[in-house]
Amino acid sequence: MSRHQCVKNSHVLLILALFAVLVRPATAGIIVPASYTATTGQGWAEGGTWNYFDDTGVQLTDGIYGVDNWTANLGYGNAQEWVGWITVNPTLTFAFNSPVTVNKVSIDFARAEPGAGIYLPTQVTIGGVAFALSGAELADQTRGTLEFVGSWTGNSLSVEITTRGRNWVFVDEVQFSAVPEPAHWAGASGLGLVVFCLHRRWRMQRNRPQQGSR
Ligand SMILES: [Ca+2]
Ligand SMILES: [Ca+2]
Repeated sequence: MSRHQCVKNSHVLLILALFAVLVRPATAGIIVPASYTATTGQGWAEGGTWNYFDDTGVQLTDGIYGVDNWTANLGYGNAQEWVGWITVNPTLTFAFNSPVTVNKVSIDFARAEPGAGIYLPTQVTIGGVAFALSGAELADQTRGTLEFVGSWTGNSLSVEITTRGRNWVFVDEVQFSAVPEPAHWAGASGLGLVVFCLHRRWRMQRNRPQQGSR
């Protein structure tokens, strides 16, 4: 590549790289499922204080979270934000509008062991890939998001949750992240070439014979 071509290409790529960075939306990488099906939440019938149903049919993907005190009434009733199971190992199957590649599944759980008997699961199986949990990933009496990293491609993705013995498992949100967008990598490689060309330009200037010295 000639010096002229290098400088010219570096200018074009610098503009493309900056554009790629600027046009990336704040939510890039997050994939919202079109719909999902889930094992029906449980409650009174299984000895719960309240019913821990999916009250709206979209509670697991609505962006609304419970708080550390799982019993809290945030305006819609005690523990309304949670979906809970105790006598079944629930399966959640998420559907996407088109084939996607998911590389991270984030599941928000509650842990409240004494009295309430809400434990983290022993295992989460995502698209056939099993993740074992110790049960101590979250501090007791808190809620928090656990991240499961892998690579799953398709129109749908299943999440199977195995309860810890005969104890409740509580989930309020499931989120999916995609691999970085191609524009991101194009931008990164463009910036790399810009750096290469600028370094080459600096080296050529440094090696140029000096004039006027006596
Ligand atoms: Ca939610
Ligand atoms: Ca609920």
